[in-house]
Amino acid sequence: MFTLQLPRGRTLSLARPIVMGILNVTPDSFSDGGKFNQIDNAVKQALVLLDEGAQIIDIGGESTRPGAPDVSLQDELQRVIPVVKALRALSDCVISIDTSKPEVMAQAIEAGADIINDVRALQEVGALAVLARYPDVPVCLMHMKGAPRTMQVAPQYDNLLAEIQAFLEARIEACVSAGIQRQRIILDPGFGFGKTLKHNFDLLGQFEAFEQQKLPVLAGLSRKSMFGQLLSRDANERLAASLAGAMLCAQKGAHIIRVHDVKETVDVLNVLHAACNGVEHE
Ligand code: 9MG
Repeated sequence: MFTLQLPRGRTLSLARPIVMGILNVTPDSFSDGGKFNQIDNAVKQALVLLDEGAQIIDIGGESTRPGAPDVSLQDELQRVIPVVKALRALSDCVISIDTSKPEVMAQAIEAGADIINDVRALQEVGALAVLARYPDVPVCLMHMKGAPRTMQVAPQYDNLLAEIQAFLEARIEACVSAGIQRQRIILDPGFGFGKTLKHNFDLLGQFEAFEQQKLPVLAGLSRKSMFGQLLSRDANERLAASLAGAMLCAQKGAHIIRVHDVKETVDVLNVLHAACNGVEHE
């Protein structure tokens, strides 16, 4: 059973799977792009996600969908930092920041963010050093093969699971060598990041393999193209598939489920919890 230490003496229990609500503040995000790109709207949406049962709000200013253009440091700071500040002024909720840029990490933490979610697993120059300066900030290390712009161009693996595990182990070691304690780390196999349809479903089928590291595991499948490809569904028609994926990952040991559709996912997790642990009232 895991408990994450957070800034200002707070903690986050992972005794049962929890939901991380996605708040994209990019003009181009793949499934909700353009709707929440102003500060007020973004904060309102964060409050809705919290009300629906999200225990973490993941704020991102860089779209990582396949083929997405790079975002400048200045643009990312301008998109993300005012939202972190405004949300922190209204709520003591757990704020995660989805970034790979060390300067965004540092400014977001100073503005009140609690967790760093890095799809590049702290590989950008200076990222390890920033995290080492903030000993009470957990970090999610995600596996990605390649870079967002090109990662879906014929990705290949000799052994999918072994390669993802080896990458994550190497990144854990890099963190520990840089002074980032192991107990601050969350792992994520990175559905959709440099993986074919077959890779993604092989990963989903074997998700329990990530329990082996004895660290919290995050699963992000919400509305992803693996469901679109499998079922021929547009991004706004992937709710049922995303819920099925969330349920499977939770059953197979995921601690944090990163989703757009918080209310529905919380319902699914509550049903799973009741089935596994019983209910308190008749
Ligand atoms: C930012 N982002 C988009 N997809 C993601 C995923 O699957 N995991 C994590 N940790 N972050 C993601």
